[in-house]
Amino acid sequence: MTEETPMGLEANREALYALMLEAEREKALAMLLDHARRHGFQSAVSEVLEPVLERAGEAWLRENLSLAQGYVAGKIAEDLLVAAAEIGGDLKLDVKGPVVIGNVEDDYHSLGRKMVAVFLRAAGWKVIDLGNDVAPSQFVDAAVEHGARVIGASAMMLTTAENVRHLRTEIDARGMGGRVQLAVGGAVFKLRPDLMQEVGGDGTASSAIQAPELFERLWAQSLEAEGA
Ligand code: B12
Repeated sequence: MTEETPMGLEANREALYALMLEAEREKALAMLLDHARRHGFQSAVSEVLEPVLERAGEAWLRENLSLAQGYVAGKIAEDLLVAAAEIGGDLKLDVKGPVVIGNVEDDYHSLGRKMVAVFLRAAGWKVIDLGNDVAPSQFVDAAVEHGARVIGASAMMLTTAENVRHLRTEIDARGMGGRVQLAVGGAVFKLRPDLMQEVGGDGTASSAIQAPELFERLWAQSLEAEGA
């Protein structure tokens, strides 16, 4: 496998970012696959895709990225994961975790949660996605069954965000607080920053692009809590 020069890598990242902004999904995938053919999928993800997603995440925080562009970024990451799974190769999938995610009880806003799953998987996390309308006991049962240290609960509305309290209660009632960390997110948490603490979350992120960083932090907190 030939070495990529730093200049070549930088040019690839610039090109991918531009394709992302222009919603050129097929061209972006072709570019990443070309890189993967020459340098491996691991390099395509860690040296090209991830830095571009980080840049997109920063742009998102500064509100320089639209929802549509964020969505395209997620789709490009998903396309690469699908291609890597089909073609095989050196990509290290499912090397972190597992983690459990789902929309809380009565919440059917699946789009945000699906994007969170894609970005976590692209960062190497094994994700158990329980879907919509997940009861507190289902979340915790799945965490126990799979040995997950982080549960990610998505809630889009104020009414359904209130259901996160029941999930907090369930985790604590089973004596799993600290070992199982509770990540929360969704539109309403962006509108009301205090809500995360009010409903008993351990952390939140305002977009799927920031979710891998949050899950890393919460996973480390879980290990610390267990060691303490
Ligand atoms: C699309 C949509 C729907 C679709 C959902 C389709 C689907 N399959 O997802 C449909 C039509 C089904 C729907 C239904 C309803 N909706 Co609606 N919906 C929306 C809308 C327009 C966009 C939501 C969305 O998909 N955003 C795009 C995604 C990518 O962004 P996101 O959800 O914020 O997720 C990102 C982050 O928040 C974060 N994130 C998300 N989850 C998590 C989890 C973790 C752990 C982390 C770390 C991060 C994270 O990452 C994501 C990606 O970056 C919003 C308006 C808005 N501006 O949000 C209203 C909105 C959420 N809906 C609303 C309402 C009221 C309803 C209904 C009650 C309408 C009705 N009368 O029937 C129903 C309720 C359904 C239910 N019980 O869940 C209200 C909620 C009001 C409130 N604040 O309480 C909103 C805000 C609209 C409004 N202004 O009134 N809705």
